[in-house]
Parts: sequence; C-alpha cells; structure tokens
Amino acid sequence: MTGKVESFLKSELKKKNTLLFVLIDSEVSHLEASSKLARDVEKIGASAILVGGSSVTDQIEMAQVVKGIKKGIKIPIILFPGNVTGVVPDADAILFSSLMNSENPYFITQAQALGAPSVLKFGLEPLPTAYLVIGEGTSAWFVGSARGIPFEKPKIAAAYALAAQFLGMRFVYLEAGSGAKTNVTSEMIQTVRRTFNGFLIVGGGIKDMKTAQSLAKAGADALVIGTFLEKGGSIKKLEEIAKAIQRSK
Ligand code: 1GP
Repeated sequence: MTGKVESFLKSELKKKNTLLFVLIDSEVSHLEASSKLARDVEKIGASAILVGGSSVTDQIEMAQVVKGIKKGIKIPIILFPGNVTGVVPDADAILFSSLMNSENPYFITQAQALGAPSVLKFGLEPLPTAYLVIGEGTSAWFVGSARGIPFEKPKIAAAYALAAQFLGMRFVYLEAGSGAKTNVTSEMIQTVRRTFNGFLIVGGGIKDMKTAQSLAKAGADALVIGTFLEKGGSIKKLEEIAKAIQRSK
C-alpha cells in the first residue's frame, strides 16, 4: 500500500544519501512568509515540507498555510500533527504517527482513531510512523506526555523501532524536540539503523552542517530542520547543509 508520496521519498533516496525536510510551524511563519519559505527551500533541494508541530492549536490558520504553500511548490507537503487538530485538507500526506513512548494512551492510539476519518475524507496519504521522543524538557515531550528515551540509551530506541517494524510501521521518527539543546546522537541513529529497515527520520536541534553531516553518515534517511530558519538562519546555509547531507556516505 505504498502511496505516491512514499514512492517519491524512496525515489529521492536513490539519488541522495539523506533528504532534507523543512518544518514550517504555521503559528510562527504565517501565510505569506511560509509560502515564500516553502518555495525557497524547494529551490535549494529540500525533498518535503512538514507542516505542524506539537504546539499548533490554530487549525484554521494551519489549513490556510497548507493551502497557500501548496500553490507554489511541487515537493510534497506532509502534515506533522501534534493532535487531531493537525489534520487539515490540501496536504499530500500525513505522518500518521503513534507516540509510542507516551505515558498517555491518547497519544498512542486514541488521537489516531479520532483523526483517521478526516485523513480518509481529505484524501491524505497516511505514512505509518513510530514517533519516538528522545530526552526531556521539550514541547513534544511535555505535550505528548512522553517518557523520553535517554539520549545515551540507543538500544531502547532500537527496541521501539523494531517493535514499530513488527507492527507494520514503515517510518520511524527520532525526535529530540523542536529547538532541543541536544540533538539525537549518531550512536543512537546507527543502533536504530542496524535494527530498523524502514525510513528513518531524525529531528530536533539540528542547526549546523557538521552535526547534520554526522547524523546523515550515521544512517538517517531524512533530517528535519525547523527552528534554524525560524531563528533567522539563512537559506544559503541551509543549502550547504542540504548538499552536505545529500552526498554524505
Ligand atoms: C521538531 O524535529 C523537528 O519536531 C525539528 O526540530 O525545530 O529543532 O529544527 P527543530
């Protein structure tokens, strides 16, 4: 049941070692700014735009941002919901995620049940994703009631990733949290990579080329970058990061 977006990501991976996904938070970058940002990052070689985040509460604004971005780009828009409010029309796909290490069953299966009918209604391609929160103190950790996997416990992350694979999930997202002070370690990526055969997404706190390159080398299929741009990081620098990770082996 591989859909168009998943096939596109796989074809991108045949050309590039590690893909760049840019996260747009509709509550930080409003309509005009986010449309321009999406066009700019497409030009420098990003493979997808994620829209969402754990602190997005304004569904109407998010829907407008998605619709606005869509007009100007060819790369897929993938929703990255923190709750049922993150399911909106006009995107191409959704990280249909279970926050597997949440202490609250709502974030493991209930929000998914509440959101699934809208995913179907809006024709969004669901990308079955195990969302794993690493570390503590971030919005994703707090909002999702996560029992954060310690950064220095890669085997625990790998065990969750293996469970995700056995459950039929084709994506794993190792999330240090937006704006995290510490990013997921290369060692954790390597350990998960040895176990998990699917598409491995890594994000949270990535803001320089050296870090991005080492995470790419460790085996990430896609790196997600958001805060770097929100805090005024340049598109030129992001382009250098994109180029570096795309060719890192
Ligand atoms: C957050 O992984 C993403 O959900 C991106 O993190 O905002 O720190 O780049 P940053």
